[in-house]
Amino acid sequence: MSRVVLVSNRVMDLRKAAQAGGVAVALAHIVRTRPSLWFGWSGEVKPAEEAAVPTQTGRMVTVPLSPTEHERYYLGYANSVLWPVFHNRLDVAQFEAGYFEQYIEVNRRLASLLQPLIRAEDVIWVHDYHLIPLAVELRRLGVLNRIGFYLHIPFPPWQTFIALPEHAQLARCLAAYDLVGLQTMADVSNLLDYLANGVHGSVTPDGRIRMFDRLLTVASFPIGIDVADFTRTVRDVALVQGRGMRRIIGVDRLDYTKGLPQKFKAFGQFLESNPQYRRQVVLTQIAPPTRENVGAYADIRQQLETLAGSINGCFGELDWVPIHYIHRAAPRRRLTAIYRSSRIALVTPLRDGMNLVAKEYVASQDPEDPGVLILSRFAGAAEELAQALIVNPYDIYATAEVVRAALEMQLDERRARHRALMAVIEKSDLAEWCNSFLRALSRASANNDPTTWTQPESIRRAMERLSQSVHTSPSDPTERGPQAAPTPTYPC
Ligand code: GDG
Repeated sequence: MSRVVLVSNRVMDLRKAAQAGGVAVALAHIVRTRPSLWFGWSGEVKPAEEAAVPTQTGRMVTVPLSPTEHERYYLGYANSVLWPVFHNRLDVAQFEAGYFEQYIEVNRRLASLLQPLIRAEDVIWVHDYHLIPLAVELRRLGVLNRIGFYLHIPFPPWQTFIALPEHAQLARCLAAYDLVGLQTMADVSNLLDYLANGVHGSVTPDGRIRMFDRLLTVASFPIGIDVADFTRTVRDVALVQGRGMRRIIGVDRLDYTKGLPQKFKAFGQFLESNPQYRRQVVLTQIAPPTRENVGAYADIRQQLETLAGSINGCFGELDWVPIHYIHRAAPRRRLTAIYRSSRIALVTPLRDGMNLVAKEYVASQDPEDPGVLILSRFAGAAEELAQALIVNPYDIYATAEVVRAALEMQLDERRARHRALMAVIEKSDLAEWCNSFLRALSRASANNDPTTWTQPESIRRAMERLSQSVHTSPSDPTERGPQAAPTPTYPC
């Protein structure tokens, strides 16, 4: 089995129990189960001289970032430009001068630190939007290995993507990979639309994309979970509040893409329209902090705290608080017990690559008496989990109705839905995700000459064609779905 060199923005400390973040959870699993090396940022910010040195601990090699890199690459281009654009939120993207240059420079620096560690037989698997240019930079240094890229977040509609001033450079960066993997078929379709319309990519008879004189394979590999981690869960009676009290659980990093205000409003609307359920249901929302130095994240925190306060103030009683809002990470073992003790999971992101919480919740249920998953149609998971109760999170009235339907769902239906969902989750688990991506990568690189990307003349010509076409096809970059939830009707 060849060694897999995993590269991701953040390398996780395997000893830490409570970790929030889907990418870290998945990659930690691969490191534990395969010959591998995991390379990326340590999470530390150090002066530039100290940031230049990688540290190896077992299979992990980590590199600090300098303050400028942290500000312009991590908080800047990655999380204030690419994250919102890929989630179709051009309105919060911060296109600042110097961000993109720093993004390229950090990728170049990481490539130069990684290249000496790469062996000829290694397979390189690069993860997520922080590192799109890594393969170009590795190829520049003479790395001829197979290199695959996996995007954990959604790929936006092509007209959103071309609003990125640097979209063509990013497309060129993608062309240096042998395989690009996405979460869903909808993402694949968006990327193919973009490559055809934005950079004149053409589909070859064998289904690959020809662009910038490279052949690129694009396919969906829906990420899964390690099912056994969750099926062993036991119900924690200490978490069941009083007799007859039913818990609705939400677990989301505090991110504006996760639809938390809409979720709180839908729950408030549910309490307003269904007074018979007051004092019988609580919404527990675990929302660990994330990227707090990015402005849009401070806004969402404030908005959520105000909403929780207003709904609790409006409906709460001396012996009942409707929303438990916890702005901290819960230890993983505790989390699975909370899933199992909750009658409903409310997973309502406005956009999400996959959403592992949805799968974790289902896998944690007691098959004899399972809870109900309410899932946003805008989570990648909705493509596979059709037997969940699928909602439009912007429609808070309909979501409130579905909460009521979930509470009233009979045992037979709950069991049947749970069985169908489990069948999907077991089939496309974490091991299958990893194996299918690596299998596809070994096939994709056949016939692809890794040196072709270095032909500057062909790339220059392609870029010229591209800039002409993009400049002559204006589009409305602000076009996107509605973002603001309508005002609910509950009285306060
Ligand atoms: C990105 C994409 C895609 C959350 N809070 C706590 C905690 N978590 C764990 C969950 C889950 C993971 O973090 C979150 O994964 P998600 O998939 O829900 O979301 P993102 O972090 O945004 O992940 C996403 C994913 O990458 C994988 O490709 O699905 O679409 O955005 O595992 O359990 N874990 C603990 N305490 C918490 O409070 N221990």
